[in-house]
Amino acid sequence: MYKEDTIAAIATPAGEGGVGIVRVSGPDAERIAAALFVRAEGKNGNLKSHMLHYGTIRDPKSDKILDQVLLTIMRRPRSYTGEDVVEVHCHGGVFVVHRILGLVLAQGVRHAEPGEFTKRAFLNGRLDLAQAEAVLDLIAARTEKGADLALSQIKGELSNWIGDLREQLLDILAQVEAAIDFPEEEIELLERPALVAKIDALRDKITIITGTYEWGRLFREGAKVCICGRPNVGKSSLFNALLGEERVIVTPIPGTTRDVIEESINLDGLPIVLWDTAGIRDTADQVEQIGVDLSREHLEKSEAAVVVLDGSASLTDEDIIFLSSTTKKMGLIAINKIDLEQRVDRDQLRQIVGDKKIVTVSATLGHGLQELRKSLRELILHTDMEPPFVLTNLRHKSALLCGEQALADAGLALEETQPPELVAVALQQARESLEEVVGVIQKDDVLELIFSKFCIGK
Ligand SMILES: Nc1nc2c(ncn2[C@@H]2O[C@H](COP(=O)(O)OP(=O)(O)O)[C@@H](O)[C@H]2O)c(=O)[nH]1
Ligand SMILES: [Mg+2]
Repeated sequence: MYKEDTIAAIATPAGEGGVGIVRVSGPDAERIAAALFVRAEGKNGNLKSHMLHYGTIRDPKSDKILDQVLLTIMRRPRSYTGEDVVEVHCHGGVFVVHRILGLVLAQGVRHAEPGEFTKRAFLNGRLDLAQAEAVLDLIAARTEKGADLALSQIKGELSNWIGDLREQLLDILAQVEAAIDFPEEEIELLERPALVAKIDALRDKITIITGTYEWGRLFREGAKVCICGRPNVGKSSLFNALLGEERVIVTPIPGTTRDVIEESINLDGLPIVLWDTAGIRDTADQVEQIGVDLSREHLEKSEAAVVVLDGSASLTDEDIIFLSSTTKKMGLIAINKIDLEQRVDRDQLRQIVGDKKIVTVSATLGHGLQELRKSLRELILHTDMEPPFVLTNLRHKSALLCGEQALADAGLALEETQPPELVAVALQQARESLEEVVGVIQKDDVLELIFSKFCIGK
């Protein structure tokens, strides 16, 4: 599958840092260490595996010492790649690290391609494909939750789940194939509904997990939420309250906010890009009109809207027109200023907004904020439950969707009392789709594509 040669690369990011690491993997790794590394204190003998050794890197041609380093050798198979791996931890200047890599390459070692170390880990069975891809996600993660999701996948939660599903599928397949091998035992009419039920149960499990794909994106990139409503209801006050700081100007004068202000908040791990917008109303003021147009644009672009109302006033025509124009938008209603005497007609409001969630808050006193945050999180994630894990990779999602479709085909074939051969073909297709996620099927071009997204040295 791959050339058993030795590869090397700088594993730390370009630029200056405290340490730079040159990583070498392959059958020659130990020979390279012996040729370039001189141990301190004149110790001789074999370098112990999985230990850090202190010494220097010496150019064998000129005998010149390049750097003081820590070197570790991890003998196969207990290494990241499953091959002999040597890592040289040197001082992190750009020049030093490159010189050491140069010395290694001069020993006849090939420079690694992006992701080649992880690809070897996969090919040597150290990681399955889903885990290898999670390494990429972990490197790219921007929030703690994003990193947690990737880490749980490296630990194999997705792989284990696929494994269980595959076992149950093989069970069903065995029953169907028995009917092919022993035609006299044609699948009994009674058995068919039981098989269909089992297949449906598998499909349901897949549906729940494919539904979390959108979560992965939300946790990585954040959800865009627009605070909107007519002027002076307390949008900016609510924005500040959610942020926990006086970020935007609040005044009793309608039309204070002109621009869209953007800040990030974190809803229990879910990153939110929060927009405070100008109050939406008809206006003759040219500058305010630009603000209103911007508000509408951002409302359009957002994933969810928080429509703010002033609880101390009756619904105005402006409120009603705006609420009616946003009935299709995913969002919730925040009745603000509950510290004042309330005048909003709840029945009228309910009629306009349908089953949208209504929460009551006081932005100035900080009341109801916790409930608002919780409701917003549930609204965006469509549930208040945490699924066993979250799908973060589009390739996994498409493979699972194919599997789901194949299971549907198998169920239908059973219901229509089609011959068992046809049912078996669909079930085999479902099995292949599941296996694609963890990489039992190894299509070379798919692998190239996946691993080329990695950085060099990983
Ligand atoms: N009593 C009370 N006043 C509030 C509350 N929230 C905002 N206000 C006041 O309402 C006015 C308009 O607030 P602002 O946040 O600028 O509204 P915006 O135009 O919707 O952004 C200001 O005078 C705020 O102090 C609240 O919860 N209670
Ligand atoms: Mg404002």
